[in-house]
Amino acid sequence: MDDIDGEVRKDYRILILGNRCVGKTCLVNQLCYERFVERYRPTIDTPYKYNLKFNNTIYELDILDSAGMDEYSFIPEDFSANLYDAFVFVYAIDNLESFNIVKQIKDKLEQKRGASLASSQKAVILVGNKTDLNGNRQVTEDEGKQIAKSWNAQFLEVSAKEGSKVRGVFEGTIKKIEALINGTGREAKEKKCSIQ
Ligand SMILES: Nc1nc2c(ncn2[C@@H]2O[C@H](COP(=O)(O)OP(=O)(O)O)[C@@H](O)[C@H]2O)c(=O)[nH]1
Ligand SMILES: [Mg+2]
Repeated sequence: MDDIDGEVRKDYRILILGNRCVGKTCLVNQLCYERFVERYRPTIDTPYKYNLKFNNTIYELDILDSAGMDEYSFIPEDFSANLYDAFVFVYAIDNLESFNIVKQIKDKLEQKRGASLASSQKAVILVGNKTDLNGNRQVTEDEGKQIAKSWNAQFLEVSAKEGSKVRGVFEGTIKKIEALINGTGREAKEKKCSIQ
């Protein structure tokens, strides 16, 4: 954090995870460029920088838009969760498989680390994308909410196509990071430790 001439700046690192084709790249593009691309172009891991201004603060976000994973993907050997402040897991509400895969990705990631994201004060956000395809919905909002609750994660449903709630994903991510930094989560962790 920097405070020059009364201007508060903070930088956070966010990793976007999920199955291919759920709209990860579209979400990030809506935030950064306010545009939506209909055509699907598979992406490699792509870093973005975006300054999000809210709460009288400039949040310098480093966002890594991952290539996407499936049930056969492995977490790379050199992967370090410590690099990130927040993990945004994305599925598409019209694709049940993508919902199951997001759970598998989180499990694999935690197995690899040998610790849950929640217990190490990482902000976790679950996003159900493509709400404009509500007519083809395969995952109910309640199912999303329940998993998010069990993860101690923030939950949102959005449409990267319509764009209106996309900023809310990243504002919610920042709020979750700061809630953990400000002690809400830390207190919970200390309580857990004292039981052992
Ligand atoms: N209808 C609809 N299509 C979307 C939405 N978000 C992404 N898509 C489409 O889904 C496909 C995959 O999007 P992309 O962002 O590349 O997915 P990624 O592989 O998860 O990065 C593209 O054809 C997008 O146009 C959405 O909110 N609604
Ligand atoms: Mg992509």
